[in-house]
Amino acid sequence: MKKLALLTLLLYCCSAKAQSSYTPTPDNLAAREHFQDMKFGLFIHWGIYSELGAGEWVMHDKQIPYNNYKRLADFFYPQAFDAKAWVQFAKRAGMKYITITSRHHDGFSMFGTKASPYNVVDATPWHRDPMMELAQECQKEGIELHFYYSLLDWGRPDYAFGSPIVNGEPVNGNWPSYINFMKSQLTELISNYPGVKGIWFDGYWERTNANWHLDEIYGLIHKLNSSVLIGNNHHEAVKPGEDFQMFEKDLPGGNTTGFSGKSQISQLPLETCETINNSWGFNINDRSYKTVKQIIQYLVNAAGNNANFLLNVGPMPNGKIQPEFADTLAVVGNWMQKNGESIYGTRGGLIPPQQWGVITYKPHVLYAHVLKTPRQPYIFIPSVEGKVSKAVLLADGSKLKIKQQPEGVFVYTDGLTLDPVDTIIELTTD
Ligand code: FHN
Repeated sequence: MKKLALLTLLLYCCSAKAQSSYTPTPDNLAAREHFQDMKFGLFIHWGIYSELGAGEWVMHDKQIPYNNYKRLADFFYPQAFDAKAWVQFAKRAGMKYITITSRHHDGFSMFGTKASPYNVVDATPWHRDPMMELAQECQKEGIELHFYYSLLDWGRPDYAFGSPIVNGEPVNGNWPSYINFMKSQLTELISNYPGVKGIWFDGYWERTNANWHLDEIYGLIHKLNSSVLIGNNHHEAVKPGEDFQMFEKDLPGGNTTGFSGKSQISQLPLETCETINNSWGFNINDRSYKTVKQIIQYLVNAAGNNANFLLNVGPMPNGKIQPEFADTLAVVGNWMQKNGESIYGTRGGLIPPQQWGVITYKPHVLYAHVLKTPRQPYIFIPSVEGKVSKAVLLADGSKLKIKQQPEGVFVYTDGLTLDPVDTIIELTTD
């Protein structure tokens, strides 16, 4: 017995060591830089739940028994699905990557997996693999693909949703079987789908007292492809083995949703995700569409806080994206075409957000994004390194009056007609 306890302790120590000794490879570090440069991504929640038009939590919310819910697979036939159209939709909006639900909490795999027959290829009359079609199209079009993957599963007996957790495992389930199942699926997602660059975990928060074997899972992913970026929406501080940190429906540091109370901002690349209306999965009743101004300002604020912006749409069960979303995002795309240089490839967090807006920067260039009318007839940018040799409006190149002092730069905004969405001031330094 004593021997067993010692062995368990030893195994625990070794696995803890394996986690904490994670050193990202040079190609992983390069992938992180590239990730930060992309700035704007499309989040897609799409599954058999879309058929009910009540969001991705419909099974849980409406207490649909699993065996009844499973019938949705029999009618899943998205006749209008076109990977090309989705990728063009993202490109048109100025987005550089797509993160899509390969499997959500309902446990239905939206990819052709050998690990369970409950998947889009084997269990629907459609028999197609939208993740493969999307991966191939993304590769062709230079759009990066990340897979959302739910750790939580409402239906599998080995997960045993609702079971008490004792010693890190659900007493009514078969935890080793569930962990192995996830490992098999993740191996498929990384090995079979071309060009996958990230895994976006979710659902950890459902049982924070379970032993998720993250060391093994993260280790496996990085062993299969060391440059794949791992993020986990556990709503806690980042854990060893993770490559980026996400915030849900809040900018880094914010906590209006109550999700981010325990997630201190890390040194990893940051991402914030938000919905285009109020839903992740298709919701036929949700007409709270965000405006072009709200979306652009969210993106700019995210960039100013050094975070990417991952904006979600929930396509309809026929595979089409609502026209309202396309119309809004086409205007956002036009804005990005004109102003993208102040967003793509920049970094933020140089100074905290100000009353008037935020700053993004690249070597020798600062962009002040004036999102609200300044309280003073000027904006003040502290700690500017180097001498400012040029201060202009990005929109038309017109020169602006400035005063540089050791403590910072004053840019005079009186007399300027401010853009109600974002007035971008470009400062070039020596
Ligand atoms: O429960 C999910 C939800 O359905 C959605 O996927 C979001 C996306 O950030 N994450 C979870 C809630 O934290």
